[in-house]
Amino acid sequence: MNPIKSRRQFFAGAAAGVAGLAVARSALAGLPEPALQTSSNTAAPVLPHSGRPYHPVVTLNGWTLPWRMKDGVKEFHLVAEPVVREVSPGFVVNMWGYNGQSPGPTIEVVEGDRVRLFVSNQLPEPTSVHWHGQRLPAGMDGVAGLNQASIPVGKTFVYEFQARRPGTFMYHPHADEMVQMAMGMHGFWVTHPKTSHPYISEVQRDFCFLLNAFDVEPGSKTPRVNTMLDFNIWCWNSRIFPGIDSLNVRHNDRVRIRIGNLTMTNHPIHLHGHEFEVTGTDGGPTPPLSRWPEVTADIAVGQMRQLEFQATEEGDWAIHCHKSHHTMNAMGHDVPTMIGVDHRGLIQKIQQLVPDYMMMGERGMYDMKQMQMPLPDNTAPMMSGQGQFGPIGMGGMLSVLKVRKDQKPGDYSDPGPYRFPAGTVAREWQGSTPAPARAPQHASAPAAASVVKPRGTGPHH
Ligand SMILES: [Cu+2]
Repeated sequence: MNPIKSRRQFFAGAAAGVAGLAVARSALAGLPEPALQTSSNTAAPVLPHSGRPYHPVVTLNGWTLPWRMKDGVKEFHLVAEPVVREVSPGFVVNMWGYNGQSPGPTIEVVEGDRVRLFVSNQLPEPTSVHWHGQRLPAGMDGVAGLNQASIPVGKTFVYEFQARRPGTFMYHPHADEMVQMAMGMHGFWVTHPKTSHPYISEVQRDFCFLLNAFDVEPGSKTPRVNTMLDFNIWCWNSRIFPGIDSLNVRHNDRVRIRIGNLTMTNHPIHLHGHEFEVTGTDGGPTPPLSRWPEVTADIAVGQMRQLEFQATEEGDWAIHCHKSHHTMNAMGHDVPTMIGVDHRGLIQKIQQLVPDYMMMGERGMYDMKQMQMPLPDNTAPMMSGQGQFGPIGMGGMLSVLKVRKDQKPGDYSDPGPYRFPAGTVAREWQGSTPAPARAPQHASAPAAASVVKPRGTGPHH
């Protein structure tokens, strides 16, 4: 091997591993150079280089947009453009997004900051950006036609306002939004408090992600944009399990998870092993006396929620949407239910006529995750996560909270599978299994015969 070439490759790899960012040359003099993200991995948190300090968030399978300080104003540059997003390993989708990815980068500022956002439109149609949840001058609210002219193709608009209240926000277009949101245009925004706030606790881990969904025909690469409800790719930050990174925390950390919903339906997000409280909504932090413990929070369309808890339980804990269809990928909804149907021999007969024919398993869907089903190229596997005990029968909106004693403060890297202490895992029972007691049945009077139908009254069917 050419040593110079391998050395160059080494440095290229090292740079990508450390920063994960490539800064594109800007032809637009006077604007901050737009940062571009080429990876769909979770980027390390970005500590502020200027302005007031804060504890940064970590965006699941995402990143935070760098800014520059100019005359006391934080300047950001978003580029609306077509992107190719890896939704799970080996499965890519043509989307529209910002700065190389869908969702766009997370914007982090501090309460009271003056913020200037340049938005360049490299889409094939006009767009705009609405700063969802912010208090700002009406002319900065981003509804094309109502608050501003839409941003023409090839043009750059500038938005400027003060981040007036701390909290969890989103951004997305308000111009042809059915198409642009269906194509993946949205991003997260976090405004940190400028001083200690009675309703905002200090946390050791602060995660954020958006709930989004796509309708991608198996074997194709571009979402159908007219779908209203029947989506088949249920994502967190345009990723599906097993492509969603785990949430890695240190034992006893206080953890905040910020979630925003930009799909067409609500998502009950369920955390295993811990109770949390909703410490913030779209409208800001909730007063502590208004909070109650729960393990599932329903997040309606357009809402944001902050879930907070103390990670007191070591282990690997699922966190997922509790709508079971949202933890499946690329399911055909027209598959007949075959549970309880004995079709032994039938498949072979059909396969003589239709060689690729497959049927839903008659003992549930479990068979299917072990079958090596031939799928069209570039299709999301229906369920393909692998756990230390075997296949995980879920996909879509699922991740794992990993709580470890030896996770270092500030270290967000994946500690690998949990090492269960001996004797703490559910196991096969080795003793005898007596038949369960049953209620006695009357031998001479079978249940069906004891039903007396009323005669001569009511309508006849
Ligand atoms: Cu859901």
